[in-house]
Amino acid sequence: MKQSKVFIPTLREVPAEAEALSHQLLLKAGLIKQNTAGVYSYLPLATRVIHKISDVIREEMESIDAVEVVMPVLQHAELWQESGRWEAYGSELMRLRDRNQREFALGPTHEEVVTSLVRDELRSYKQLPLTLFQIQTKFRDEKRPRFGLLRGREFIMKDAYSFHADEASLMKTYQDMYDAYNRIFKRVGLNVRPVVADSGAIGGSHTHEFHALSEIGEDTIVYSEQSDYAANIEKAEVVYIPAQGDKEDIQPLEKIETPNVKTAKALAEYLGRPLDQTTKSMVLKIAGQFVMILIRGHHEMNDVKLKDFFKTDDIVMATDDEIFNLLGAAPGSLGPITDKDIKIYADNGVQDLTNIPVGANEEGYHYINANIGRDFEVEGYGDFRFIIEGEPLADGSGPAKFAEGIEVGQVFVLGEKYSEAMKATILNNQGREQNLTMGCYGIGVSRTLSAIIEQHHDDRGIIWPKSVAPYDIHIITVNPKKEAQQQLSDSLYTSLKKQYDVLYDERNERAGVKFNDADLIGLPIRVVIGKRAEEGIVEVKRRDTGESEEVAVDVLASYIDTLYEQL
Ligand code: 9G3
Repeated sequence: MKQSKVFIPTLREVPAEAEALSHQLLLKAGLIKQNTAGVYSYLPLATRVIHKISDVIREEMESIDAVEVVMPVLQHAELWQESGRWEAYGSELMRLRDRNQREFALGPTHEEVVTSLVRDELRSYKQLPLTLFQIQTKFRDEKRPRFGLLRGREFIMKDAYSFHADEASLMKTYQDMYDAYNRIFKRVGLNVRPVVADSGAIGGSHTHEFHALSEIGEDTIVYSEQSDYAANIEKAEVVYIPAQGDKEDIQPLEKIETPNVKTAKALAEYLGRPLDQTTKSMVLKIAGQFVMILIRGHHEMNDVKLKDFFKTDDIVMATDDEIFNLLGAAPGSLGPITDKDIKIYADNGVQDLTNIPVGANEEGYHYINANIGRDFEVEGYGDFRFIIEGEPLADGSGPAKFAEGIEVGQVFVLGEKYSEAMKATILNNQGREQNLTMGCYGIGVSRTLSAIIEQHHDDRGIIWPKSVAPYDIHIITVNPKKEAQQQLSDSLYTSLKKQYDVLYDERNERAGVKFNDADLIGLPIRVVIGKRAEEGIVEVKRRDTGESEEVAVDVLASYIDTLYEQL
């Protein structure tokens, strides 16, 4: 393609709003244009990359018998009311009304749609297993869209759904998808780690996430250097090791004045006591019940672990008003010593503490020397906190290591969650009616594009892996006004484009501009036609290593074939 015809609005300056490097490069190299917050146009180069990533996904999906469909983006509210999710999802679900005022959602995912699609068609176990996938635009009204395509409000996802008569069949497809994901990410040049993403439910994990390692990643991955253990930090189990050594003698409970002491840190300083010898009290509403959670002052509460422990997603922080009405004090003076009707749960680490300073549930007052069993009861202990780097890992393989990751894929065992809610049943091999068993599997296609840039760039621009590069070869004419250069360029373009995708920069721009743009755009191989055109000599340059070689045009094609294989 002649570059003067392709729409590639490269920029000289880095746009101020772009914090992530991939976001900067997407804008500078003219791959995307923002339409509004979190909503982008994919320009020609990005469009070609999206197609190449999608084609790799299609090949690998077909290799495991997944078949492609296109489901509606417009999803009527009744479907989501059937699954019970219409109320569950708040403002993140983009909603609209049609001309008759009927309510719809713009699809953030397609469990409801795909289950309603198959429940009318699948009647017998003989038709199973069935795996459908699509590659399509999704809508999620992110509160803080940022980092370009990494967190958009409209994005491209491959989402697949599998249907089974039993768990064994589901686990086979789950494994096939897991393996296909590893092949896909390898083929598109992404260094990805599969990560356990649920609490390792009995019988192995039923959710894995695939993370592209990158410091811009919003997820923290906890991993082992001695085993293949890797978990999202939300799920990384904390091994409770009871504190060794002798404990302090139990002291009598005492109420003291603590003016303006509102945090564990301030309390520790006020009392001259180490932060890890204090506790924080949080009041949560768990499935409508108020509960107080105690954790040690130097730990952070992990709400995903609370959801696992209390087996509900319905967990929110109590509001200040609710807290005041319940305990008669505001956050900052809260503690477990109360005659009010509230259950106290504590992180495992709290068991190690004696003579604990705690809020007195009275503005400006704390107790010191509170002791479990004497001054307050703990209903139950659990793992309610985030693991800290260096702490021992649950698999005993060594200390926890942290890395940042961009979640580019996830595979889920859904079980009967949607088929139950939406009455998607089949006759099993005993002629009995039963719910379908389901799995679902996603890849963030537009997010993968950004992650590839995060992992493949230098200070001059993008370095596309050849498998997804928008074009294979960049032909640059240094000075199109020179007859020899013009002619040689045209003939090389005509011959090379028979075998490769070629971007031909024949623009009337200064050479420096062309070379800067070529570095930004980052095609794998560059052929420069310059002064030595009369001698039939051109320069071939690799974008990844920067190595270049002067090559005679009569051996150019075979030189490029060999070079391309080596990339
Ligand atoms: C919503 C909104 C946002 C959501 C969801 C629903 C995430 C939602 C989870 C999934 C699970 C899998 C199939 C492909 C792979 C991921 N964000 N999820 O269900 F209404 Cl607003 O999407 N779905």
